[in-house]
Formats: sequence, C-alpha cells, structure tokens
Amino acid sequence: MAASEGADIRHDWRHSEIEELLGQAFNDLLFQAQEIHRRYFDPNELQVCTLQSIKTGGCPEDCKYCPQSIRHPAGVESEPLMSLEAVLAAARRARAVGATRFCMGAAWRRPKDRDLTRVIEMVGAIKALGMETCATLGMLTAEQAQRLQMAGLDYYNHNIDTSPEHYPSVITTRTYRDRLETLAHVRAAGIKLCCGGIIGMGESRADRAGMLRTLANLPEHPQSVPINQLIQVPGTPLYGAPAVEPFEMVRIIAVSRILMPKAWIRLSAGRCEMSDETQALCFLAGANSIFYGERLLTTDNPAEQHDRALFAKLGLRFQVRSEPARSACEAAGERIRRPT
Ligand code: SAM
Ligand code: DTB
Ligand code: SF4
Repeated sequence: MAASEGADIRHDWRHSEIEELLGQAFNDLLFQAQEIHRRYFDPNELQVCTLQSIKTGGCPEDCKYCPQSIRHPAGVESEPLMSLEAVLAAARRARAVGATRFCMGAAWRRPKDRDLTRVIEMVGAIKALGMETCATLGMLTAEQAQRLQMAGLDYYNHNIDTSPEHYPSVITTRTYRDRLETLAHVRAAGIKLCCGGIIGMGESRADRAGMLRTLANLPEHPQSVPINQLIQVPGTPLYGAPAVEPFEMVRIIAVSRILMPKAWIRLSAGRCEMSDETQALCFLAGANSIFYGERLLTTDNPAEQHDRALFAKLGLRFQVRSEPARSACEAAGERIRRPT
C-alpha cells in the first residue's frame, strides 16, 4: 500500500475475499458499499459523460459481444473517421446538456499514427471547450500513449472485459496480456485510466470476481470503472446469452465500489434494459457516473428526458462542471440544461 493511501485502498485482494463480498447478504453489502461511497463522494452527485462514435464499424477484431466487428452480421454500416468539425459540433451539444466528459470511441484494433494525429487535434479542440476528454481507440504503443498525454487527453478507456479465464472464449484476436500492456503504457504516460468490463457474457460468478480482482489489483486503481451490461445485438455471437439478474448487477457495482473506493464507477451500457428501480439500486450501491444522451456507440441509451425525470425523482444532481468549463460555456453564450 502506498504511504498516502488509506486502509480502504488495497491492491492485494484475494479471489475468495471478493467472492465472499459478492455473496454476502444484500443489505449488508449495500450498507458497506454506501458507507465507503460516502467517505469519498457526494452520494447525490452523478458524473455525466457523453459518448461519440468517431469511427464506426469494420473492425477486424472478433469480440463476440460487439456489433462493430466485420466478422459478425450485425448490420452496422462502416463509416470513416469523422471530421474535426463534426466531432466538435457533437461535443458542443453534449456540453450544452450538461456533460462534463466527452468520450470518443473508434472501432480500431489499434490506431494508425496518421489517424492518431487527427484524434489529437480533436482532443485539443474539445479541451478548449472546457470539457474532460476520453478516448477509446484500441491497443496503444508506449509512444502513442505519450502523444495522447502531450495532447492533454484526460482519460483513456481500455477494458479488460472479463476474467483472464473467460477471456479466450470471448475474444481470440488479442490476448489479456495485450490489454494489460496497453493499460501499462497509458499509466506510464500519466493518462488517467478508464477500465472495466461487461457482465452477461455467459461468465460465472467466479469470473466476475476474477475480473474485479484484476481491476482492483492493478498497480493503481483505474480512476474510472465502466461496468457494462451486455447489450445483446442480433447477429453477434453472444446474442441470446443468459440475461443478467438485476440484483447481481447491483452486487457487482457494490463490490466495485468497495474494492475501488475513489474510482468513478460508471453504470455504463445496458441502462435501456434496466428498470428505473434497478438503476436506483445501482446508484445506492455506489455507481456515480453514467453515459447521458440517446446513443452509445451503435446502440440506444435512455432518452435524455427519461433520465432527467429519473434523476429528479431520486434527487441526483449532475456533477458541477469545472470553473474553466463554466467560463468557456459563458463565452460561447450557451446555457447548460440541468435535470429538473
Ligand atoms: N475498439 C476499441 C476497443 O475495443 O478497445 C474501442 C471501442 S469498444 C466498442 C469499447 C468497449 O465497449 C469494449 O471494450 C466493450 O467493453 C464495450 N462494448 C462493446 N460492445 C458492447 C456491447 N454489445 N455491450 C456492452 N458493452 C459493449
Ligand atoms: C465502455 O466501457 N462502454 C462504452 C465505452 N466504454 C466506449 C461502449 C458501450 C458500447 C455499447 C455497444 C454499442 O453502442 O455499440
Ligand atoms: Fe473492434 Fe472494439 Fe468492437 Fe472489439 S470491441 S470488435 S476491438 S470495436
């Protein structure tokens, strides 16, 4: 444990401890998660991120969950890398509705250096709007991670997706080790890490514990942890996988919060398939970040109006944006719509 870290922050979790946490009485688990959550965060504040697919479809990888792989007949049209102007327009719209982080996703195995140059221009322009930036572009070399850091990228998203044991039955075109290597390059470059996984790919509870253990035992906890519920897209090999039990999703969020107390835990893909009550339990369990806006990359996310009504019912506020962001918005004459 680093000298400055409290007793809550550990990197030596044993598999059995995590399975025990996952399996304890629901009320005890939620109480423990909520206690830790309140030590580090305002429990009524949500971080709001908006996702933009800047390069869609045609991906050579074989991730069995993903509609953007060329190997699966999921009907996603391939589109080239978006122009800087179009990405900026999307970021402005996201800022106007209250998003503080703009995340750009590209369906690449790894970016070509000339494509990275274009993404770097986008990062600079979005930062000038006063928003946090995040990108998910596939595997990176150490040099590419450094270039992104120099451009001022705040977060890099690269998920481990599942446990080391379950991984080969989901993806064969790159290894778990490849993923960990990219995470190491991102960390070494000093970019904050956004790293999580997907629940509902036919994995066991032991696999879920294994995924959370990998995340929690990284040399540093990811600053942001997206927990996705599989969105089952017709044509992908995982279409028809057994559905995730809602209470299991809540348990996974609670254990993520306990294991990584200071991380933003994002209730990520899959909210359209969840009831408002399940989402409320996830927020109680320590989820404090969401994707806001009607699209994820190629699939639907809840309508903004629906989300605003839900957050109002729960008394959840959007995270207050930073001072530079506020000034940038005022300079642009934009008003920020808050949940009512
Ligand atoms: N191509 C890059 C990569 O894989 O690193 C970036 C984009 S990829 C779509 C980003 C993440 O989205 C994946 O790692 C996966 O965790 C998540 N994802 C993709 N399809 C999903 C689905 N159908 N349901 C839930 N999450 C999904
Ligand atoms: C993450 O963990 N989830 C987001 C983001 N990182 C890039 C992606 C979810 C994608 C859901 C399927 C789709 O819309 O294509
Ligand atoms: Fe490609 Fe990323 Fe989809 Fe895998 S998850 S097929 S790497 S876009």
